[in-house]
Amino acid sequence: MAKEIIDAMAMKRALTRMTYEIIEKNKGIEDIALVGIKTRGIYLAERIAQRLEQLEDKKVPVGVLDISLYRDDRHDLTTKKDPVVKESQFGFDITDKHVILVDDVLFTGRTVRAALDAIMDQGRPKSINLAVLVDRGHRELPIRADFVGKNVPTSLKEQISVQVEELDGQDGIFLKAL
Ligand code: 3GP
Ligand code: 5GP
Ligand code: MG
Repeated sequence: MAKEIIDAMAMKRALTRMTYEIIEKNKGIEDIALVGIKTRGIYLAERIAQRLEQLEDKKVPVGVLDISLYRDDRHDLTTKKDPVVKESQFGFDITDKHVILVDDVLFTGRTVRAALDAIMDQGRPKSINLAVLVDRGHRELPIRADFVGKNVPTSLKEQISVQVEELDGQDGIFLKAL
């Protein structure tokens, strides 16, 4: 059974608020580059980039990271397997950029750790910030998000389903019991 916890309008508002927070924190969007993590993080990064461009009238580059968990059971926190970067595609030089890493859900923090390594392999960004649509808790590393759409306390027996129009035909965030 999936319960809708954030509807399409609320999700759009959360992304808009995050966009304003990014502009405010960076005092503009000079030297900002977004990097989306695999499927849904990429769509969210593209939407934030569109909003930034509309508000500040400047192009914002969007890079892509494909990171897989290689866990037998994604919810088994005793597993020793860590996420692995499969592909990184930036198409721009990240050196001296203020990079905003974007993902749909922040959970243990291991994906973000792998993403930080992959970004720093490409050059020396001026800073890296993290934007996530949902923080579901259960961190295993000292990692936190700078921009959060919604904090959703979860149990390990629950799963968050983030739906985006581009892939799923609708926007919305659902909480499911496993
Ligand atoms: P995404 O690629 O759009 O982020 O990891 C593959 C997909 O499975 C992800 O989609 C994510 O939404 C979904 N998913 C649901 N629960 C989990 C989880 O606990 N770990 C991971 N890595 N993905 C999960
Ligand atoms: P972490 O590495 O922080 O444990 O997990 C983060 C990655 O796994 C993100 O890319 C995220 O998409 C995915 N993830 C973890 N838990 C969930 C969840 O409950 N729902 C969804 N949709 N994705 C999750
Ligand atoms: Mg994801």
